[in-house]
Amino acid sequence: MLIAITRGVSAGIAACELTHLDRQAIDLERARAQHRAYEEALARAGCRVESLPALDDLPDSVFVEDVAIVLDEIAIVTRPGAESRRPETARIAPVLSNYRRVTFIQAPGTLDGGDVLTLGRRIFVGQSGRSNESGIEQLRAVAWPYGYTVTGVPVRGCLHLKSAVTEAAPGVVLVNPAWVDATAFGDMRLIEIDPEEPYAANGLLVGGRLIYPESFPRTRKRLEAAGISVEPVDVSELQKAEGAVTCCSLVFAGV
Ligand code: CIR
Repeated sequence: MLIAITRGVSAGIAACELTHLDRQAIDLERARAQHRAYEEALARAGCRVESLPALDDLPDSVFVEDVAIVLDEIAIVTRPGAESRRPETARIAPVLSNYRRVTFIQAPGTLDGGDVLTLGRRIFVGQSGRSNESGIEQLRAVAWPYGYTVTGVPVRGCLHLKSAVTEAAPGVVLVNPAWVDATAFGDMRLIEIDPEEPYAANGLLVGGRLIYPESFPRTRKRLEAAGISVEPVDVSELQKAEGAVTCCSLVFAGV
């Protein structure tokens, strides 16, 4: 059984952090409807969805991926790079403690879950504006006893590593080579996004399905040509907050 933890869209999302995008009005009701449809896609992919209540004083709290990394053996609550997001961590830790032993990234470390791409026993971490060397080193110290390697990967021009690369199917990664050097994933089959869709590298592989934004038809064609069918979702309002599909859930094996 897969568990997917999600959190409702904050009434304060208009005040979200933005790094690479200009602020646009976000239609809260539409964002919430899209988020519910996303949760339904997770359920269809086989997840038991634990949908946490919205936190209206924490604008970015729908993006639960950033506040924790859940391995089979342990959960790591992060210390997000954006200070406004740090209070989100205290709201996720008790939830995760129902499933895993929980550890915490400590200052001066910063780490966003959006920078953490786990491929089997290999963990890649974006060296981004959000995750620093101390955060990466602390993750390494927690994960290596369980047999994981942790490798820092430079990213440029985007928020997180998973803005630039995600797993699209077993053994296959979807990558934007303008934002990350794909040689780090050299033993995987690489599919490049269509250059006209720079944000298209973020898909969520869950239960053998690729949950994927419907706003990237050109890259979707490339995926389908490679034999990967997608489960399209409309996340246009969440994209205005610089979010995508991985960032709205924490998916892990239940016990
Ligand atoms: C932020 O800047 O932190 C949010 N507005 C967006 C976070 C998106 N997270 C993700 O892709 N993992």
